[in-house]
Amino acid sequence: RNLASLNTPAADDTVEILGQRFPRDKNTNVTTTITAKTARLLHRQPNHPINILKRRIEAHFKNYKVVDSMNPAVTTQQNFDSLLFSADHPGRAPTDTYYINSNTVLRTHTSAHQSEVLKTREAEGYLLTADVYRRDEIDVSHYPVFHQMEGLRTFDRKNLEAEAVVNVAGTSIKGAVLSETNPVQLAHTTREAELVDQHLRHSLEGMVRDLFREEKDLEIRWIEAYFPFTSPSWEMEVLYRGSWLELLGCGVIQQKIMDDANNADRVGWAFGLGLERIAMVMFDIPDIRLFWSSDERFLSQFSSGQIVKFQPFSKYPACYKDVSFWCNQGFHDNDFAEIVRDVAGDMAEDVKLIDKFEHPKTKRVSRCFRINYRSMDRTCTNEEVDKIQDEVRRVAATTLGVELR
Ligand code: FA5
Ligand code: MG
Repeated sequence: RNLASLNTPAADDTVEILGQRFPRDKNTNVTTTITAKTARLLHRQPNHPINILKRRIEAHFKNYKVVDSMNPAVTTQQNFDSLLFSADHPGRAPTDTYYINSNTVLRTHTSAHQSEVLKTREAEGYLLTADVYRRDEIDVSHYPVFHQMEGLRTFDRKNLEAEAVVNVAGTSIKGAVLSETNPVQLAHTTREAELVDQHLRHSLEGMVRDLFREEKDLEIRWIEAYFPFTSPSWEMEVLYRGSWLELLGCGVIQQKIMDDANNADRVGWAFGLGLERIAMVMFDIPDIRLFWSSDERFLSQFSSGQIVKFQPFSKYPACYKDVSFWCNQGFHDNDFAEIVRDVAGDMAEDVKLIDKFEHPKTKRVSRCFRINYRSMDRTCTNEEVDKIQDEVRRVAATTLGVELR
């Protein structure tokens, strides 16, 4: 099967990203629906909620160098190897990652640029914002493109006590950093790890309390995490309207990454946060597709450049359609989601697996998906939705080799 051929003339054997051409190969799975998003640059569009939030965080970390125009096409070396992902790490799977070809991907996270930014040695701190791409499910909080901000901070290893020491009294940082499941690196002393770790979490708590300054007594908690490129590692969650919301991942940068980036004399921390996650709660934006809207009823609400609550315009009617089929071995739900994205675009609000069963004799597996079609800016006719649904069925049958029921 070749998802890449969905809407591209067969004669074209290249993928174009921002004017640059890459040869296709057997691992290409990116579609033009996705590559078209690389030109949007929402994080640099004045008075777009993503841009407003980005500038707020940049204003908080005022001495950090701002980087926001890195190319989204990166090598697998940048996205994975330079960050010490093992050869068989699940993050590399083509079910989760958009491959331009075997050696090139659309970055799945801003960490892909850590090494090259550190190599410049231009500043002690960096804030790097970019669009990132992941093959994923479809619902109001998932979109194949979203925005991350990477924060990086390094310190002179010989002067760490003076440069990194902070007072953690009154924060949510409790106890020692050392734990069996969240270890200090062999390359670091416990004291070094503790200083960098506390500086990291102290900085992030300060930033988040500044962002959410309207929320009195914002509750923050730190969950031990694992990333191949940091240790110890954490995820930060905030209690927002009764539920815990994951805002970011972070940790002490693996010293091998520092060494490889000509920073052997330094130690540092990194964080990566999702801008949509935060923007959805701060601006009250109920559906992640809205960020991509060019409807003035959306955009004009943010012309002040301030954090204001979004006033939803009326919801248009939903239209549910089911599709069932027998699947081949190796079928992945994300492959079906990709077809829906490609055929229906932003008309698809939600795709849910509603039924799955195995035939007792043949052992074949049947799946039934329910697609919710709803435009954000108009009412769709039944004929229009029927046509899209027929096309989804046809493309699923021809490119995934499933047997429609
Ligand atoms: C990462 O991407 C790491 N690169 C973060 C990091 C950087 C760790 C530096 C350590 C040091 P993760 O996949 O958890 O981790 O994503 C980080 C953040 O991006 C999440 O906390 C969340 O806020 C946001 N995010 C992740 N997936 C999505 C998604 N599908 N939609 C919206 N936001 C998302
Ligand atoms: Mg995570």
